[in-house]
Amino acid sequence: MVVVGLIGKTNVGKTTFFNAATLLEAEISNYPFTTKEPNEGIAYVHFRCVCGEFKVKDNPVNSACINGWRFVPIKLIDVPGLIKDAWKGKGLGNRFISVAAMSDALIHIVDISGSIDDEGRISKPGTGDPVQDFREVEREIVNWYYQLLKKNNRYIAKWYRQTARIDLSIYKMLSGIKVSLEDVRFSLNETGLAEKDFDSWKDEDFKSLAFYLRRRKPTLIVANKMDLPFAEENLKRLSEEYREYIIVPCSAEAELALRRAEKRDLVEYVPGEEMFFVKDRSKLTRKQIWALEYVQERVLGRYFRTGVQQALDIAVFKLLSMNAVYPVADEKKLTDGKGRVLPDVYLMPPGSTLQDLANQIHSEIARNLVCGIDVRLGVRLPKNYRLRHRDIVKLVVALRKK
Ligand SMILES: Nc1nc2c(ncn2[C@@H]2O[C@H](COP(=O)(O)OP(=O)(O)OP(=O)(O)O)[C@@H](O)[C@H]2O)c(=O)[nH]1
Ligand SMILES: [Mg+2]
Repeated sequence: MVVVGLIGKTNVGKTTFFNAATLLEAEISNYPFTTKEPNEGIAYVHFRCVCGEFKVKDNPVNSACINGWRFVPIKLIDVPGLIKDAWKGKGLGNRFISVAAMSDALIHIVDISGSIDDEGRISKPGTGDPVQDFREVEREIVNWYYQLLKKNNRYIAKWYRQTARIDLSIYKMLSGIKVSLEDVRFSLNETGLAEKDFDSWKDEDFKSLAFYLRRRKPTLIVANKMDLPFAEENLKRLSEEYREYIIVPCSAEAELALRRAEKRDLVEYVPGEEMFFVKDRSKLTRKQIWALEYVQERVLGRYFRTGVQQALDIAVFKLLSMNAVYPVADEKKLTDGKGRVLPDVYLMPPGSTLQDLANQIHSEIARNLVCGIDVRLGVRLPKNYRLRHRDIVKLVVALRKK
């Protein structure tokens, strides 16, 4: 399953984002360092389901279809907030950078209203500086990679002596934390260290390698608390400073309010949509009316969305370029073996083939795969066909001899 990690300073709204996305009741409060263990939950990414195109009523099994939108599960991890010098073991951060490093993509959340002071406490909007917060957390992560390389310096040197291959030696040390050989090679080339004898590496060399390794982890910025004052100005500054990032304006609290209201049947709301409808205004308390009006006025009215669903979708479909693929058994009826229409969707990394899809579904299917059929075009697809987003494919399997 695709894993997305939420990182950021304390009190920026990571747990609120996590709760909204998973609707789990994790602890929320405005004391610094509320979250002491990483939370894991299931969130969903969504895209236009093909049921509309084929005008069929589907029977989703491993995913959900709401108003023609297909929601596919991913794993979301909420880690405790990082503070400065976390990599030295201060605060709670250190232990969790490694958890974050294991994610496929990271969502770095900042409090764009600047309502967190230096100690991580909630204060008046405009007090803190989200640009600096972002920079500090990023520096922590780079430092963590740097420490890791330095600490394992001797192992790398030993493997390097044995193999004379610096890329493989570093990869061997980092492969446990989702760093690929390609990441290592890219970083070595960018820093010019590919050509440098490992025994003569200086501190700066380890630092610049750490910097590039960090850059290789797909990351987007969520500018949270857009409903508060100072958010607009800070967002502008952050966007100018960090042009190389996708930044999603967000109000996690607004999304949480909408999803909770939806769960209680007070409103109609599909995550990611630009509006909600109050079902029966007479059933709402004064406080609920106020909260929904606040969401409409401060969030949807200005930015169209709360940003939570959008951030997840961007992480999975844009940063990771995942392709959602529907396998079916019957290419005419679009059903599986049990007659269910478009039951499953698989998120496949870019470059995945039909064979990779078969491997994910079942070892038996993987072993006996002959070819595939593209349902839209009706043509045969070879096993090494590279899957595309929203492909519907029939996997043709050789019958086993009895
Ligand atoms: N106005 C506003 N407040 C928010 C928003 N999102 C979160 N908050 C508030 O910010 C405070 C901190 O939120 P949390 O979700 O606990 O923050 P966190 O990043 O998980 O904090 P740690 O677990 O300590 O790292 C809470 O009081 C939330 O209600 C938002 O979009 N708008
Ligand atoms: Mg938290």
